[in-house]
Parts: sequence; structure tokens; C-alpha cells
Amino acid sequence: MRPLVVLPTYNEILNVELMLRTLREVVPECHVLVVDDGSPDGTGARAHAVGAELGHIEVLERSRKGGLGRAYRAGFAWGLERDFDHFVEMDCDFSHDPRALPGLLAAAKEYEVVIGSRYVRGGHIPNWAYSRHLLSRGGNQYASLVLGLKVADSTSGFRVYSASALDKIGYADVTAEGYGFQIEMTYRARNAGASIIEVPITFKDRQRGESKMSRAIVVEALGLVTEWAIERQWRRVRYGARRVRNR
Ligand SMILES: Nc1nc2c(ncn2[C@@H]2O[C@H](COP(=O)(O)OP(=O)(O)OP(=O)(O)O)[C@@H](O)[C@H]2O)c(=O)[nH]1
Ligand SMILES: [Mg+2]
Repeated sequence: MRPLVVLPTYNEILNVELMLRTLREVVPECHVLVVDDGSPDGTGARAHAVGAELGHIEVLERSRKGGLGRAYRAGFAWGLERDFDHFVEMDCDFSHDPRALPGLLAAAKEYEVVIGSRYVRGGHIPNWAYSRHLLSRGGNQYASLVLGLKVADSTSGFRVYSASALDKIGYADVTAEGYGFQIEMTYRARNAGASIIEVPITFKDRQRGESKMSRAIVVEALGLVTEWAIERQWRRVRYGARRVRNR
């Protein structure tokens, strides 16, 4: 296995160094690609400095904030060109515990897509307000129902993809940027017949730095899911259920 951790960052100066050091400690076999969108707080420069010290850490510097989906697509392309065979997605704010990574990577030996899931047995979100729970859980149930995902946590951004899964998904054509990006990747993986497993994780709120979550990201996701669901139903009516899988 030759895994690459793709770590998108925007203004994560309070987290990036500790994250890179923790990753080196818990998954020394992983290379890391920080995809920084020109963070004004100097995240990119700090990542460079830590990379120069520890090795096997690269920084892909992009000129301006372009959203999570774009950052991941650029990171996947970078890694595929260099023959990495597994790609970890994770946030840099410690919501995703790097210490859970060995478990996800172990599951990636058998499955093409591994989703760190808050909504399977054993998954937890210890400190969310009820309203945030409701939004996240409700959004996930809606997406799963109308798109036939059979995935409890399709908005989770803690994942491992095999290179073959990225190929089947046609990741470069994925259009969504925020939570919609994770849902679209799941939908395409499901339709392409990739093997998918959910592994329980504990998702903690970020302790340091500011969230980039916005109302626009939620609206984008809801709008896209509804659009794909309508398109899926239309194909069902037009061609029957079997053709719907070949999106
Ligand atoms: N390169 C890049 N990284 C981003 C961008 N937006 C967010 N990120 C990073 O993506 C990860 C997730 O972003 P967060 O701000 O934690 O958003 P979130 O996890 O959806 O929301 P919270 O749960 O409120 O933290 C973090 O590592 C961010 O630094 C972006 O436009 N470009
Ligand atoms: Mg976060």
C-alpha cells in the first residue's frame, strides 16, 4: 500500500503543525500532501517548514480559496500522477482524529471506499448542539433515501479511496464543492459499483481556529441532492431501474 493523506487547509495555522507531527507519529508510512489555498495566516509556509524537517510532506499551493472539492480534485490528480494507490481525505482541525487512521487504512485493504462514519453503531459526535445534529442527520437521511446510497454518513469527510475507486468515480468531473462534494463522490462510487464500507468514528468539534462552514455550503448540498434525485427518478421512468446505475 502506498497511501497519500490529502489535507486541505485554509487558515489552519493553529492546527497544521501539530496535525503533521501527529500524522507522522501515527501513520509513518503515509506521505502527506497539504493543499493550501493561499491562506493569509501563513499555513502554507508553516507546512513547508514542517515538511522540510520531517520529509515526505509536500505542499500544493493554490492562489486563492477555491473550496474543498477543488482542493481535493487537485490533490488526487497530484497523487495519481505520482503513483500513490490510496488517498486519505481528512480535515486539518482535529475533528477527524488522526489516531483513527490506521483502522480506516486497514479497512481499505478490502474495500475501495472507506467512510469514517458518525452514524453507524459505535460512531459518536460528543459535543454538537441538538440543532446541528438534526441538520446533519436529517441531510444524510434525505440524501441516502432519495439517491439510494445505502450509506448512513455520506457527508463525512474522513475517508480512504483506492486509486481504482477514484478512476471509477471519475473524480475529475465531480462538480460540488462543500458537503455536496462528499455526497457526489459517494453517489458516483455507489453507481460505479465500487465496494464501500463505513467504519465508526468519533467526530469532535474543532478546538482551535475558525470553521469555514457556511449556509451556502448547506444550500449547495441540498440543491444538488434534489437535482440528482429528480434526474435519477426521471431515468427510472424513462429507462427502468437497471440503467439508473450507469450515471
Ligand atoms: N484548500 C482549502 N481548504 C479548505 C477550504 N475550505 C475549508 N478548507 C479546509 O477543509 C477542512 C474542513 O473545513 P472546516 O472549516 O473545518 O469546515 P467543516 O469541518 O465543514 O465545518 P466545522 O465542522 O464547523 O469545522 C479544514 O481543514 C479547512 O481548513 C478551501 O476553500 N480550500
Ligand atoms: Mg471542521
